[in-house]
Amino acid sequence: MANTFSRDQLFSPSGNATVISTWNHGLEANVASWQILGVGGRSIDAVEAGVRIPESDPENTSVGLGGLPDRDGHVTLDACIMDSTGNCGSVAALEHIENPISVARKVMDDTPHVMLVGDGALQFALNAGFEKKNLLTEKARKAWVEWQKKAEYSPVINIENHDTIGMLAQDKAGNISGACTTSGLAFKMRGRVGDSPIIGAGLFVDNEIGGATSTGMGEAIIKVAGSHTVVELMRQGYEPDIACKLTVERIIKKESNYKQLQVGFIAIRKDGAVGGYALQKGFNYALMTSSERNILIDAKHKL
Ligand code: SD4
Repeated sequence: MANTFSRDQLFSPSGNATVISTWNHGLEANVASWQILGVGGRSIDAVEAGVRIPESDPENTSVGLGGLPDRDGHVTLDACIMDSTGNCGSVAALEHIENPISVARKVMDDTPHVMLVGDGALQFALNAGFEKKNLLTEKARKAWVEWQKKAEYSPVINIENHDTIGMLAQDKAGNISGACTTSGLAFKMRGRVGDSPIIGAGLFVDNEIGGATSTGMGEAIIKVAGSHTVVELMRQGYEPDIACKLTVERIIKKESNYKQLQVGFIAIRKDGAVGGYALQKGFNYALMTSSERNILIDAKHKL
């Protein structure tokens, strides 16, 4: 369903806008979202526009077009989006569509459902007019051929300094939305779905409190309902970076092999405060506000 905002909410002249997003590809994504936030547009439109940039970048091997395939050579994409009213939409294991975030947005806006997966999600996207494309670039295909020589199934931490993109934005009216999109674990099992399209795991927004999104080993994040946990900790009064840290610590308690994993969270609170925290060194996030330029912040980390 469409959102219901009053005109005053949409075009509040006094408020400040803020956007944060994961990894260094967040810098470019923030700029795209700012074209909407900067002129008083809605955070839900800003996050969708922002994450479409890395989705459409063929050089980016962790999101959208050019994403690394599953172990059988299929590029399968996961994405979700959530607005300030609690509306949300999601697609998982979606193939052949360059911008899964926009399909997730359509699931949110045009269906009574939250989540569509696999062939059903593809059919929905094609019916909605999305173009069917080959998403496996030559670069990704070569990496897959190389991987097959050993076919080791061991995830590598922070391999290219970018991964899933999660984005959280607060518009000038003060409303928070989020988006998260990924090609998931490289060379994953066919049908594997991570945290990124799962509301509460990869992304959660409660406009009274704030929002959170995640990157890293999805299985570990799902087990603690990671992004929801971050928001609930902020509800209890923790600062955004401390809420992210406490959630990472819950993961550490549950995962005996935590030294081999990376997980990272970013969060925004209703007053515009932001934070982030990761298990391992190397995680960063991009911040852009009404007063700040677009900067990359190295997240604090446990190890
Ligand atoms: C996932 N969190 O699918 C996502 C991205 C990822 O290594 O795989 N990162 O688990």
